Amino acid sequence: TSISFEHTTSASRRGDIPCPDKSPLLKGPVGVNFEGAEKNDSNWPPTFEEIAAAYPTLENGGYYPGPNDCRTENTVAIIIPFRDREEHLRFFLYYIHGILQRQQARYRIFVVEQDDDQVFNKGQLMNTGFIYAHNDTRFHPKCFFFHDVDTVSEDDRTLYRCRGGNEVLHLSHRIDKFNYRFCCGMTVGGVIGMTNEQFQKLNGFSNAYYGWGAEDDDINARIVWIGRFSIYRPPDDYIRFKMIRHENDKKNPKNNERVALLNSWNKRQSKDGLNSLQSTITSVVEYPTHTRILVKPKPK
Ligand code: UDH
Repeated sequence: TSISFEHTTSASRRGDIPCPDKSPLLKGPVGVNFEGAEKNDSNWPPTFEEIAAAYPTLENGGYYPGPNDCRTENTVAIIIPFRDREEHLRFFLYYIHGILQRQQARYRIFVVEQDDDQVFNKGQLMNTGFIYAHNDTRFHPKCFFFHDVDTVSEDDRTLYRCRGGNEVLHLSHRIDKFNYRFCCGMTVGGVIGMTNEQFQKLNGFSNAYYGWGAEDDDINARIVWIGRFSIYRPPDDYIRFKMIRHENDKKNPKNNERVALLNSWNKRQSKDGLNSLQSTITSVVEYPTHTRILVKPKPK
């Protein structure tokens, strides 16, 4: 008897023909609508069950193995720092799965949730999510998007596809909050795409920022001065992101040390990041719509 070890699902789904450079499934404007929630409409955003039902080809953990009829090289891990934003996450998942599937990506959604009541540490969550996603056994993502949960693309032509080489991709440079203008000393916050090689060269995010502010400016400095990368912001008019309005997070107060930390970013960079991460993963749950990684950052 011969035993075949071939993984039939993924093999047949991938197809033999490479996917076209421009997906024929793109629709353009997505019609992002957060309004129901603002009016306390209990049917909106959809529940996790409804989102799973809307995307029946998802595999466990919010993994999409790519389109049936062509083979895609665009392997994407979406990494979302998270705590106490359940409603935002439902909006986010509802839209992002449609966008990425129409872009013919092969992807998985990782929600990295801080599993304690201490001050939020976005950098440690990002680094933990990166390492976990990088070791994924189902697919080996080449491209990593670090993505705020409250920021949603309004057009599926805005491609979640890393630039690679010398260019880091900052996608969310036009958001409704700032009238879709690049402004106000904005650095690389919101949605940023890097290859595995690029992120490792930077030593990831700093782990040192507890609370709100400046961790984005820190990675911006790493991108420019350590990576010597340029930051590519696609110029197309359709690039637009909508942010969900919300109150300040109680457990993410403004970090009073943020300016001092940022001023000394260069001294810490080589020993503060992926190579010094001391967070603990307390559990990993694979939901139909996403993988939830529960993390305790290193206490301050
Ligand atoms: N996040 C959470 N929970 C929190 C805090 C942050 O999930 O309690 C995540 C979430 O993905 C969010 C991202 O981290 O989109 C960035 O959070 P942020 O607070 O830096 O940015 P945001 O634009 O809020 O969401 C701006 C509010 C300004 C607060 C001013 C300080 N008091």
